[in-house]
Parts: sequence; structure tokens; C-alpha cells
Amino acid sequence: MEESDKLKRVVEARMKLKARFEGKMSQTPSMADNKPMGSGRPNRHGMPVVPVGQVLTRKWPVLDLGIEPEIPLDEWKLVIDGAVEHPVELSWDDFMALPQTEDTSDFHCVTTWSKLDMNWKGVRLLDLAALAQPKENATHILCYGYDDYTTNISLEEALKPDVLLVHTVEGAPLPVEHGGPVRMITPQLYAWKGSKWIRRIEFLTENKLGFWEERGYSDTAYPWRNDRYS
Ligand SMILES: Nc1nc2c(c(=O)[nH]1)N[C@H]1C(S)=C(S)[C@@H](COP(=O)(O)O)O[C@H]1N2
Ligand SMILES: [Mo]
Repeated sequence: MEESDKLKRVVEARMKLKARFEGKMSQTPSMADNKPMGSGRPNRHGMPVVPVGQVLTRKWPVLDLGIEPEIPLDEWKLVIDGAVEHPVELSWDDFMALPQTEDTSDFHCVTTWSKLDMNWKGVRLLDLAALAQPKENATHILCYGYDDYTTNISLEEALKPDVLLVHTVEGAPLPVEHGGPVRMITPQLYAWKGSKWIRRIEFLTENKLGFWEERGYSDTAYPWRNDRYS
């Protein structure tokens, strides 16, 4: 009884959130630009598959702050707090028990490489947000890594259906050097917007810059606008 009430509440929250941000989402540059910059066939959002200034790679380079934290699964947790009705702290088992989403998407790094068609498995940020229920005045999130990295993103970007907290890539556990056990991915923004080794998602009522954003990287990070630095 209690379980099904909770499920009902989460489903309702998800629908409400989706409705609340759908309009803004469809107007974001990675979905709506009528003169996007780039080359190649259209991707699934109608943007040229290779954004301006990017070069395709088959390898997957590693970029981090020089620290690669190793978090045993029985110590791993994810906190969702800030401007939310129900702050949550998830253990590994809690996280894996949430609805799982599989998706294939592209990865665009600001250092000019792009890797296409990466297959991911994980939990939608939208589904995590439905659990925590952002307050009406929430506008952004700030994500924190176990390495003290932070990065900020607006809710109309963060709640897109391809924004996932992934634990699996190409059918295998996400390697530590790429942010395992769990990282975020943001296929419609430059990849620095996805925190590796993610440990906390704070909902904000006003924007707050993250690590690279404070150091001159773009706040918005739109690949098809060459929006790299601010
Ligand atoms: N926690 C954390 N997340 C991070 C970073 C980092 O240093 N720490 N680097 C960012 C940058 S600049 C990029 S380009 C991507 C790189 O991901 P990769 O190393 O898996 O290619 O992760 C992003 N997420
Ligand atoms: Mo980067």
C-alpha cells in the first residue's frame, strides 16, 4: 500500500516535471537552433552529427583533475538535496533498483574530440529528480564529484531524457578512469557538464558556477554554437 502510494507520487512528480520543462527544453539550442554549426548527417535532434570544431575519435581519452577516486560499492552513495521537497540519499542497491534506461548517444569534449554512438546504461536524472521533487523555484543543479569537482547545469538541460547517471558503457561496468562506478552524461552539451564519480546533486534556486565555469569555461556549453569559453 505504502509502496504503491510512493510509486504513484513519483510517477506524478515525473509527469509534472516533464510538463513544467518541456517547452523550455524544446527551445534549447541543441534542439532548436535553425542554423546550428557543424557537419555531417543530422543527429537525432536534427543537429549536424559533428559539432563545429570537433574531430571524431575512436579512442576515449581521459580528462580529470589528476585524482581518480576509488569508491567501493558498499561505501558509494548519492545525495540529492538543496531546493527539493524530499532530499534523498541512495545506496548502490537503492540506485540499481531505480528504473534503468539504456541509450546510445554522442560525447563531445571541449578539447575538440567527439566520440559517437556510445551505448550507456543508467538512471535518468529526470527519474532521480522525480524522487526528490525539485521545489517550484528550482532552476539549476550543481553536481559534485568524489574528487571535489563541481559543474552546474540548468534544469531544462539536466532533465532531458538523454541525461543519465551511467554505471555501464558498451555492456561493461564504467571504468574508474571514466568516472565509475557512476558518472553523469550530457550528450547535448560539452562533456565537462557531466561529473565523473558523482556523489551529490544539489538543486539550486539560482545559478552557481562549477569548477571549470568559474575558470572561464562557458556557463551554457552548447556544442553547435562553439560555446566553449565565456
Ligand atoms: N568529477 C569529475 N568529473 C569530470 C571531470 C573531472 O575532472 N572530475 N572532467 C570533466 C571533463 S573536462 C571532461 S572533458 C569529461 C571527460 O570524461 P572522460 O575522462 O571520461 O573522457 O569529464 C568531465 N567530468
Ligand atoms: Mo574537458
